Amino acid sequence: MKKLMIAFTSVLLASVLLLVTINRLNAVQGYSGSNTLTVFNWGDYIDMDLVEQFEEETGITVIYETFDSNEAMLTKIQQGGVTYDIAVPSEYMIEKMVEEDLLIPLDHSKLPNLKYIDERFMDLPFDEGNKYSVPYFWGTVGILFNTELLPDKTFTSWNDLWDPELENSILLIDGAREVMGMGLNSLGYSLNDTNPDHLQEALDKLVSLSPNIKAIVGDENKLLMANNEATVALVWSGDARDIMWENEALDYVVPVEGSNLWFDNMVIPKTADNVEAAHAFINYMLDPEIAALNTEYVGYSTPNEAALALLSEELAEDERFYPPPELTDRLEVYENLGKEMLGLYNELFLQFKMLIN
Ligand code: SPD
Repeated sequence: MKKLMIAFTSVLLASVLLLVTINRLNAVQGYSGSNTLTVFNWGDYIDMDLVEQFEEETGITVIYETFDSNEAMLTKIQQGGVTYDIAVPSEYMIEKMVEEDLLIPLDHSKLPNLKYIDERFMDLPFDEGNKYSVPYFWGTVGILFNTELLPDKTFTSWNDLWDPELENSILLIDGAREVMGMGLNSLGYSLNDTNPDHLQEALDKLVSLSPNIKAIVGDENKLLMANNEATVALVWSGDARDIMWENEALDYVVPVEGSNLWFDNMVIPKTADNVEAAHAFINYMLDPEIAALNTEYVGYSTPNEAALALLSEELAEDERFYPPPELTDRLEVYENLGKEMLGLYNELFLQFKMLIN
């Protein structure tokens, strides 16, 4: 009997230990059991109340992790240590992930709300037929500037940033494509230029801008611009929208030489453990009311036509954030330039960063 009791106690202890370990894995490493969903998204890019509502409605627990660049996201997915069920890469990265066989094809029959997406954002060259991805937000890259602290300055060209009066004033996005792209565009080159001499020229031009750079930052740009601690910033349009709600002295412009038109889409990576829940989450985010609330919260531009109709005119008709086709037609979408070329962009950006930070 005593032996039986010892055996029983050991089994009980082992089970408790196993449960504790699973719970810890759940909380700490993003381990995904069948009723959890691990979402990997950009920082400051969702209304967490909507995530909570999804949890309440479905009983699915969402583990939420953030990244601050496409490249950082890719590395984590390639490492495969976490069972990410959803990720939100940009267009050129989606193309690369498809190429590297990192994505699961979507089951459109489980995404009835896909019908609310504006045709303009469907079937784009980086994912024909939306086989792997569905639109989340879109936007441009441009200059955010403080009209009260810089009353005599106009910003129409990238080259306006090289004004000596802007010493120690400018914040840059911590992104290789964005910063190298600004250098390339300011010289009249394409954002997808693959000529190493042009890239070196772009770096040299950026180096000549370094006295004007205050910092290269992530989402901190919002606080710094909102609190008048910096006067100019290279930003994604949605961040501009969000910061301008905080500080009415700010304005946003897309320079005349051109800039980047980008698309962030939801995908299901091969790391997924709960493909069913991933489809449910994507479909939930595509619901017009949910997408409208999310748009009002984050400030980015929604590709969801039905959601757009629910937004205030002031937001939906602001051409700085919903630019008409005449403007978007002269912008460039990043292409997947291949491993070697993307490596060169990153290396040159790193050289620039080391000079600044
Ligand atoms: N804070 C949210 C940032 C999302 C930016 N995505 C834009 C990517 C453009 N390549």
